[in-house]
Amino acid sequence: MALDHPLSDDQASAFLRRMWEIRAFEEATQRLFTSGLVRGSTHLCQGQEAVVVGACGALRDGDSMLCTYRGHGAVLAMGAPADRAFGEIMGKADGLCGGKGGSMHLTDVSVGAYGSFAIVGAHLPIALGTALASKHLGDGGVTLCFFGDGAANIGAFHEALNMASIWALPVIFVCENNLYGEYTAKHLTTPIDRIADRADSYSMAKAWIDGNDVRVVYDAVMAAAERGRAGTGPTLVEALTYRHKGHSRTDPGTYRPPEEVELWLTRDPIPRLEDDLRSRGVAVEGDAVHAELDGTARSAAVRALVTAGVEVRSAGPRRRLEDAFLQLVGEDPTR
Ligand SMILES: Cc1ncc(C[n+]2csc(CCOP(=O)(O)OP(=O)(O)O)c2C)c(N)n1
Ligand SMILES: [Mg+2]
Repeated sequence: MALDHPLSDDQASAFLRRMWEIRAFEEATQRLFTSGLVRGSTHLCQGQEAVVVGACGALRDGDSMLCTYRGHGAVLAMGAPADRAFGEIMGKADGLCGGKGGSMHLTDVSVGAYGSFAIVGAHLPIALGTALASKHLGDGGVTLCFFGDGAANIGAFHEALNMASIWALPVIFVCENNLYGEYTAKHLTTPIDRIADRADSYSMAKAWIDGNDVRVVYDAVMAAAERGRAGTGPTLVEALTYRHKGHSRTDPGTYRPPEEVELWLTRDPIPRLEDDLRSRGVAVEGDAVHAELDGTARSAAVRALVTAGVEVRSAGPRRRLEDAFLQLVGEDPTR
């Protein structure tokens, strides 16, 4: 879809559908883990969908995106197929990374998703690499790099911002400030109120925005992308948001005050966009269908897609350990 600015009703409706898809995808993912069908852990972005959908929605073909272990939404927002993402989570040979990465490492280079990284902050310098390539190639590409509020206290964050600024790289650093790093509130670890203000130290453009409003996110990242494409350099965007669930699969999130959780549930980005569309006279797809998934994933079509994705990939072959080793050393196991 061509990029509209400001966001058209058609594109906003497409964003809503993508947000439903991500919410439903993660409901299904959570079920896979809690029912023991998949081992290990998973980190859901439920509640944060507007950040990834609005930001990735402002990219063009050929742009790059890197994200964290909380990356299902970002990778799906780039257009990775949901069924192969399920396959990856289930360790299937036809998963996005041949079943070797799992939930924390979803990657699909074909859509510009250059990786989900589990070492906090480690991918910020890597994002400089794709941005440097775009700059050298002169292809007008930009790199979008998501990270959490906790990552803003990692050394690599500061090194990456410094170098990106000095080299005027086309990077958009998007901090998904969900107020917690694992089980610790941001104010206990970070001595400044606005992480976006750290851009000042690096003479970098900044934006401090409502991350639960997909229009606001889209506008901010669109402006940052224009700066990057024009050769003006990077931008630090801080998007305020909240994760609905705990940090990871086993975390009930009880360290959060109940009234805080309640407040942020009222700011859920999905009903917000639905209400916004209705107030503009735009029909919301599936309004006639009663919500079954988490009270918000209203579209029957989206639910069907997610269910089909799980079923298709459940039946597929598991990745073979020996293939994983062959692929690591660059051999194609199918030959
Ligand atoms: C370098 C490093 N230190 C510690 C960890 C353990 N760890 C995993 S997630 C996390 C919290 C990160 O918080 P934030 O950056 O706010 O991201 P969020 O999980 O809130 O999306 C920590 C400390 C890690 N993975 N990597
Ligand atoms: Mg956080």
